[in-house]
Amino acid sequence: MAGECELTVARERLSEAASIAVLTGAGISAESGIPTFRGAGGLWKNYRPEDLATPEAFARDSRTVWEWYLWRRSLIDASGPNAGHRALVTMEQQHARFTLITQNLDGLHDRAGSRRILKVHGDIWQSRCVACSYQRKDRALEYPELPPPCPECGEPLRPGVVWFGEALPRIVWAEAERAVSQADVLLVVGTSAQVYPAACLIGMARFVIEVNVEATPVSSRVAIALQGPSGEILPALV
Ligand code: BJW
Ligand code: ZN
Repeated sequence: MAGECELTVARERLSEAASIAVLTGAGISAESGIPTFRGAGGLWKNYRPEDLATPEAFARDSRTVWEWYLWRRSLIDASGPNAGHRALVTMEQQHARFTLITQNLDGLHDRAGSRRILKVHGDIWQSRCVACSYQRKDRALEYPELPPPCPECGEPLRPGVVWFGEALPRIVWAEAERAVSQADVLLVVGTSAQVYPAACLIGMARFVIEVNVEATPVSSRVAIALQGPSGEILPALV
């Protein structure tokens, strides 16, 4: 667990910062009962990413891919934000220049009350057509048929998320890069920093504080690495 001294330095640095960016990953939702991807109990222990999180997997077997996302929607629906998500809401209220960038699809930052969220890997509560420009907010936990058909053109709808090999949403990504390069501090929470280009944001920042239960590939390079669960560390920082 992070020491009191490191926590104090991190708290001071954050309170003095005129501008803060935060990058979150699956670890911030772990204490809400949402499985992470990598590490103990991670989704990729039981599923192969290339079978579920690629456009090729969807083209091959859209039914299985949809079943996996509907299962994850039901887990998320039954959970809720934790103390880590809520601490970031407080941090946003305390700082006029604050940008929350998340790799998470789960919508728990929205449910906690964060106002401005850049979702670089999309949103599990969105669906869009593979063929036309149709998209919608989608709270469904099941559909009469899989894949659900587009109401405009009849082609399959897909989850509104970013799979491996796909480009990140262009404007959202540009805003994330700008926020990180202009921020006095980047707080990196609960990400293994192994997925690109999101992990590149860490290298663009002036001063990085990391919060994670484990060491990551960036831990030795950041200014302050706080080891421990985000549901305990983040409330101690605000
Ligand atoms: C806690 C905790 C607690 C636990 N408290 N902490 C450069 C080099 C190598 C490869 C590439 C590269 N550039 C691109 C690539 C390829 C690829 C990639 O990155 N591959 C690597 C894996 C090798 N990237 C892509 O394909 C990206 N697209 C792209 O580059 O497109 C190029 C292009 C340009 C123009 C046109 C066309 C194409 C897209 C990446 C999309 C990633 N999508 C996923 C799935 C989304 C859908 C879904 O969820 O189903 O996003 S993958 C998955 O990983 C998900 C996550 O957002 C992402 C990051 O994972 P995250 O959040 O870090 O979670 P974990 O599980 O890895 O880590 C959890 C952490 O929490 C751990 O560290 C724990 O210790 C910690 N933790 N409990 C605090 N209580
Ligand atoms: Zn359509």
